[in-house]
Amino acid sequence: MTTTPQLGAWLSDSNTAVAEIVAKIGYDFVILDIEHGPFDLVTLERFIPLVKGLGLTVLAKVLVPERGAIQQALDFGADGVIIPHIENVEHARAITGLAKFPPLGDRSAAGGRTVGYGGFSDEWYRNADATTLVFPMIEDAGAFDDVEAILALDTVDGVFIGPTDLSLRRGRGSYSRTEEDFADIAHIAACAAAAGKPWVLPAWSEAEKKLALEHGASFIALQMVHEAIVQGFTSAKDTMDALIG
Ligand code: 3PY
Ligand code: MG
Repeated sequence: MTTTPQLGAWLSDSNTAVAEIVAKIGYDFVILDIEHGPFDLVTLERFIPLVKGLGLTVLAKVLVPERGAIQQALDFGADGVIIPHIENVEHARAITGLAKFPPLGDRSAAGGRTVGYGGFSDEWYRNADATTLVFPMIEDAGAFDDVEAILALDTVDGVFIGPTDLSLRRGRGSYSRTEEDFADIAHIAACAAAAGKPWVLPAWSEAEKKLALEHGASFIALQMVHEAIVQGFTSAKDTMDALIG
């Protein structure tokens, strides 16, 4: 596990300029929110290598916890997959295995870009399994209950916390960064530390950033594109409004 966290930006669409800007600022990775954004396959196939070419690690938050969504993101070159709505350890075992090749898992073999336009070798498969990051999301109540068992799976490289869905599904309603929310996050962090595996947090507020740092998150998403735009346009208008008086 790394001690210095990797810092990330949350991209909800394939805006090239935004990717170039976050790379220039010095972010380490991006999360492509395919689950909730408007990415189509042709766009995704072009955007992933573009973003990687800027030196950013690409974590694809796939559309659904299913084979096709995972396979396409990895075949297009994503460095890892974040898999939403994992229900429990049995679900995690079946779904995360789709991102690792046999005998470890059940990922389908592809040619072309996936293998660098070269051939297949046992070494390539071993290396792909070792370097492809597979982060099931802990955002369902059953996954929270099973988090230790999920972290123990060979096909799991770490866990990604979804605080918004977790709050709804743990009976707390809208995510309001309460003590109970942060206690859930700290519990998941402790389980990840015990397993020696990374954990990831979308940390928009200062309190969440502090929490992520204090509990040793390996990857921290600092800002999401829509909020960055809201802040930028709001600040410019506030400045003008104050000048107008
Ligand atoms: C959640 O919080 O539910 C997510 O999916 C990620 O922010
Ligand atoms: Mg969610």
